[in-house]
Amino acid sequence: MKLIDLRSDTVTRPTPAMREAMARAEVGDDVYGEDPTVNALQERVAALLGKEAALFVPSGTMANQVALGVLTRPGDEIVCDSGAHCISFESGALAALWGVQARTIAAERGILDPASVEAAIRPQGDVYPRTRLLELENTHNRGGGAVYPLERVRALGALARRRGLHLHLDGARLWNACAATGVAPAEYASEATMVSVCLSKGLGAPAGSLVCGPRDLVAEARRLRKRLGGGMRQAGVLAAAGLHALDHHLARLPDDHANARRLADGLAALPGASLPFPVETNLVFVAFAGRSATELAVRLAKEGVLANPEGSRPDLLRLVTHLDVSREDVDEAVRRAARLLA
Ligand code: TLP
Repeated sequence: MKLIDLRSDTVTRPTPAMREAMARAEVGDDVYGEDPTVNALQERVAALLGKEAALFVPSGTMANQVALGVLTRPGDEIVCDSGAHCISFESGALAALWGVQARTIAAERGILDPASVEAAIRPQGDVYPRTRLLELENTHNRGGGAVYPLERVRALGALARRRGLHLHLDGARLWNACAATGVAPAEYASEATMVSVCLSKGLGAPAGSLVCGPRDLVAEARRLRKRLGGGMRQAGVLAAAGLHALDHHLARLPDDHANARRLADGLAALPGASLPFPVETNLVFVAFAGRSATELAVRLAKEGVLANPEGSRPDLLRLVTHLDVSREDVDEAVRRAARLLA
């Protein structure tokens, strides 16, 4: 029985062509700044995002955290959605590494609105934490892959500027937001002081993220990367996978989105199913009345379909489409789920 792994878009294996590109990569010691392939990737991604510079780091978590570390000081507060990845799934890094706290807003599908953000900004005064930064996530993971409308990002950017806040964009799946809307990555990033993007989610590379922004802040990010042990040596083999992914996998993201919609339609027709969110990108959230997501995930795994309980509700499952999941796999996953729920 073929295993259909829908736990995340992080589970993809490098394709033979990607492995070929990795094997051929020219490398050097990136801690000395001498890896030509890393340098090429950094330049390419900085240009794509319309920023002066970019830094290659091992993971999306490190990309977010070095950006947050650069932009805040201990005792500061950031404003973000209550389900934001940087406070929900990064092992408490914001507090543990930087001594920073979060003021969270329970936003519909994780998409913040200017009025709630404005209300969350602290007044000035010795007793208050200093509100330093606004954090956005696009697409929003816990929001079910929700996409920020560009106009909303612009309004939030204008607010951040007016109130003297930095803006950090967690763009782990920014590529998906761009594929869904036709908005260019640089347009989405234009309001952000710093932006992180991942190569190891929808793009199918085995590892690697970039944190982008002004040259002086990226230099500081480089220092924090080293402090966290993320300075890699001949990292060009990984950067080559990223360059290959940008060349060959960016354009196919709409296939993942179409597969996600097909999966959602198939699951929605099963007994007791409900979808809390419309499917905008490659994430599908589904609940089955009276069933625990943890128990369902175990039973689905026995049928060769892997899905994760989403975690925010006991009945919610998250399924993710990606490079290694075909339209036929999606149909087969629905058939297996139907057998189990019959
Ligand atoms: N998200 C993972 C899990 O951590 C939940 C997933 O399977 O979706 N920002 C966003 C919006 C993310 O979704 C993720 C990964 C990251 C950052 C962190 O990236 P990594 O896993 O490379 O540290």
